[in-house]
Amino acid sequence: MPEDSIEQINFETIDKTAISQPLVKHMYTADPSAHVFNGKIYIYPSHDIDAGIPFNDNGDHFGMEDYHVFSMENIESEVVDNGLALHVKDVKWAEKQMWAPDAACKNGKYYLYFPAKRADGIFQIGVAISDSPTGPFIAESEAIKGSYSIDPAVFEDNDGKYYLYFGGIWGGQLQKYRNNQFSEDNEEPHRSEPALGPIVALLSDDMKQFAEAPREIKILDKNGDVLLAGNNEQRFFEGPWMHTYNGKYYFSYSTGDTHFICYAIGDNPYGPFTYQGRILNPVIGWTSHHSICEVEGKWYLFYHDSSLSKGVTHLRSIKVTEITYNEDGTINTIDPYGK
Ligand code: FUB
Repeated sequence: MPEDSIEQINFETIDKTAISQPLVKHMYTADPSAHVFNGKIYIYPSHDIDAGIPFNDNGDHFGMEDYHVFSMENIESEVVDNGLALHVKDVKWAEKQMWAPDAACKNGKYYLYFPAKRADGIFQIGVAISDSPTGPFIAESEAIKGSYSIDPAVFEDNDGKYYLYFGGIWGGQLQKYRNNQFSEDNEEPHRSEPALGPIVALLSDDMKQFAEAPREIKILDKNGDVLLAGNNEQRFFEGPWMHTYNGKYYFSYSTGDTHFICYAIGDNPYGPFTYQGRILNPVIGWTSHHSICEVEGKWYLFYHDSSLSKGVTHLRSIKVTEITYNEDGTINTIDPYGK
């Protein structure tokens, strides 16, 4: 439900028909990346604030400064705010805009991956490390070498390798890159050209760097053709996520300006992935951002909307709902406010 239709929303009705309620109400939270570590659910969201920055197409009004990690004993239980996990003032290379993070656990250590803008206004991705899933995290003094754009999502494959997916166009700056090189002259491709793909890189054994040059992922239609930039109901915009189900790799993402969470299926972490359909229809607020997590044999979609703030796009709240698969492996589309 994009911002331009907010005036017509009756929030009382929406609250009644919504399929889920905010998990956190004492602060605004968004972009939830959920994982089960040691049998407990941990959610790594953005911490939305009103930074008093006017709205623009670059998303400068998303002026977030820090992260809190939330935990749950099980999917029904109370959501615990574990306090400040990392603040931008403690990240040497970053100046502002701590956008959507994610986390991984390896050999008893926890790695928080986060995007932020450097002083020159360019996004990079950093990593911060802790002995606890809830932090506090200590940031590395430099961003990950060769990283760019936003929305890191870390995926552990069943062979023990970890991959970092990232990227987002428009305010996320992905359109400024080709073959990992920045140029101010680069823009989104013409609508008749292939859309820009999300990016993936294998992580090094110490989880602090890329072990290879980042690669662009291809998302194909059912005929095997790459999705075009003009296909903005299906093409990748931001918010990548990877999970596996029945031996297949499910790459899911937001379509941004058309506000869907969609998915595509492939046979390995690099793709190509074939577009399948929508997981989540538009929510209240411009952005849509999700993660998918298996908890005790059921699958859940963690997502956000702006219903608690009555439609303020940069003041969002994280939510969770179950997702279901059909026998052929497709996912049933969720309507966030009921039919
Ligand atoms: O939270 C800031 C940005 O909004 C995220 O990085 C995008 O995915 C969108 O949710």
